[in-house]
Amino acid sequence: MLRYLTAGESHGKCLVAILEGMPAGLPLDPERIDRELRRRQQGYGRGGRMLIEHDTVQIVSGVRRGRTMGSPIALEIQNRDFSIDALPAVTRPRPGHADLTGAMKYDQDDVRTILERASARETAARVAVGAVARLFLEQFGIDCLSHVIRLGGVEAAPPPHRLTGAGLDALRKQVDGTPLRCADPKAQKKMIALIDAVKLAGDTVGGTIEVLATGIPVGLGSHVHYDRKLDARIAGALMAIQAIKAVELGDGVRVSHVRGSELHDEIYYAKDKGFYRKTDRGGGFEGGMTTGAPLVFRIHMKPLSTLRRPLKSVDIKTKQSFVATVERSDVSAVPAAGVVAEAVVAFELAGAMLEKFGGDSLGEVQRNWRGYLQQLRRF
Ligand code: EPS
Repeated sequence: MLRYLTAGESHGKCLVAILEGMPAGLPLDPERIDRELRRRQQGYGRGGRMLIEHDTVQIVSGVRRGRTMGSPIALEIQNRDFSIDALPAVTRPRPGHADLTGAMKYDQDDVRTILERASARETAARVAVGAVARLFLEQFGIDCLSHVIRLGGVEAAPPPHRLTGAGLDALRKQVDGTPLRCADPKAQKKMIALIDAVKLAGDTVGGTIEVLATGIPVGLGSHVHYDRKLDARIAGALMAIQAIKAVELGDGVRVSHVRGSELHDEIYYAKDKGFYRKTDRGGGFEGGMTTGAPLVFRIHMKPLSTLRRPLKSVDIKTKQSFVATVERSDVSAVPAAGVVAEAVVAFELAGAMLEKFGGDSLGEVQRNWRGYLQQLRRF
């Protein structure tokens, strides 16, 4: 079983993660983890903290001479803004953040005890874990990518969903290095203007991200039991990203608006490619199992709850109403949430691959995988 834990506070010494269950023999280049950490720090609309931090990983254990050893992999990311003990107490909870509920639940007079861990800074550790999962998936030709399809009220033109690996590469070229990881340059311009306007107003704005994965074999996950349905596991992992309020698979909420005849992906057969579908409205799943089609998830992010524009709240010490004034915040972290989403999808897929093709070395897992692909040819 592949599992991980993260620890660390936003302004603590560092963030750490322990990844357990990765087989031995996987080449692990720390630069590939750093690349993902850098991607998470980017995106138009981010705040001052990202100018301070230059996230890089220290691989503390589990790797020898560039390859995994089969033992737990411990990863560490230093916080440059290590100021947790010097920072003043916070008694003014932000609406929408974990502040008030967390302080009540953990019996704390200082909201900082809560917000330090609730902060989305923790996602750097998840991205580091996801980067290792990605390197594992690469060995099986599996790849994933995210791009922004809506920001506030601005929508990008929808991309084609019948993606192959090559299609994903083309989309990557379109979105990598753009300010908002958006494939529609016209919409992106409007999104940037919106972020500028929202920033001026001291406000924040959310958005929608599409997360895609290709190269997935038929039959990851299972229909036989609720907690083995991989679509549900991935959806749960996506919902667990800070500020994500809704997750869609394939056609998502549209399924309740249309008739069955307009929705289901019809099945075809050709001698050279076996069974196939011409559409991918199911998002790559049937019965909680992967169909072999690309996975298509969409996640909806709320506007961040740290905003300069006053929102009404009550001081937990004085019980007096106040209007919040906050200095440092992201106006939007939507593209960064997409990079985090890629990481959590990669982790869930790596876990599902290991469940199905399990082994203690990369070679053993690959042998099991090849044997299964051989078996599939019978169909
Ligand atoms: C973040 C670091 C934080 C915020 C943001 C994400 O830095 P600081 O709180 O020091 O400004 O920029 O956190 C939140 C959005 C949040 O709600 O806490 C990061 O590394 O991603």
